[in-house]
Amino acid sequence: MYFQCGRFRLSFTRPLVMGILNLTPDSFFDGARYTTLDAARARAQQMVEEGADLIDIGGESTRPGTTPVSAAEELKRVIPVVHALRQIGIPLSVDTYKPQVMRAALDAGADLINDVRGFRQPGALDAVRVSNCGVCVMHMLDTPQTMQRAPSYQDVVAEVAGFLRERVETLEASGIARARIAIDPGFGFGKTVAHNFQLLAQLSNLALPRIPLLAGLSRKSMLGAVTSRAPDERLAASIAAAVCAAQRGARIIRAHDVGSTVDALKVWDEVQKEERP
Ligand code: PT1
Repeated sequence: MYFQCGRFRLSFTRPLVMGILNLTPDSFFDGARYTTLDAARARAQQMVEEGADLIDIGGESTRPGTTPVSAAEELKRVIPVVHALRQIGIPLSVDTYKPQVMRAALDAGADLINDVRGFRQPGALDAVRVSNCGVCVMHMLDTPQTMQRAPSYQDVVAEVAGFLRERVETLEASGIARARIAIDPGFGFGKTVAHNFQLLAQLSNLALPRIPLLAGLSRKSMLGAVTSRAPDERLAASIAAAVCAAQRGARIIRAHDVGSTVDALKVWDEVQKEERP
């Protein structure tokens, strides 16, 4: 199995780590830390040195309750950074659901579009279809503004699995090769703490043939709920969650703390390789 990401073709000899680069002043964990071009460049370089396999660039916070930013503002934050990081040596992902931002990001050299709305906005499929970029399809209930009001499912695992299956079918039908697609259950996006832990426990039930599963758990409130810790104290919890996800089939782990996550996954991988059936 491989994952086609623009200029790069990733293989999965071990779980990959996607380092988070937030260009938003209102991120729940590292807001305003990387809002200048120099700071963003330095942070990206540091993540590469710590072993990141991809970098995910975000210009709009999508966590629960945040207010949307205009496409113009998002472009102003994201595009110069994509240009600046183009030669960093690993695939550049851009976290956006706006077709206009997708197109500009791809023109600027992005390799992967990470869409928390799963390419459901009008024009989103057309924006990515014409390129050879990777696409990450995430599940989210409703919108970031409304998703945490009263998330309700009959069976969260079956419903998220069904959604991802339908989106993959739609993407393939619109001409996006299966090798370009990754799927993500969207931890924290319209789910209660219990829903999130059910999804993590049963992650292997979301798997689709030849499609890598991506898991983003880093410092999220579901981890705060069980540890009673603030986002800046959730490193150990994030590492535990990342290892749980890898054990259940996640091939890409989205994380703030690249070095620690890479170390933990190296240990998990070494154990896993020695396992006898
Ligand atoms: C994710 C993800 C993402 N998460 C992908 N992209 C965020 N593919 C942004 C909380 O409960 O999991 N996968 N882009 C960040 N979103 C959140 C959601 C951050 C919930 C925090 C919470 O604390």
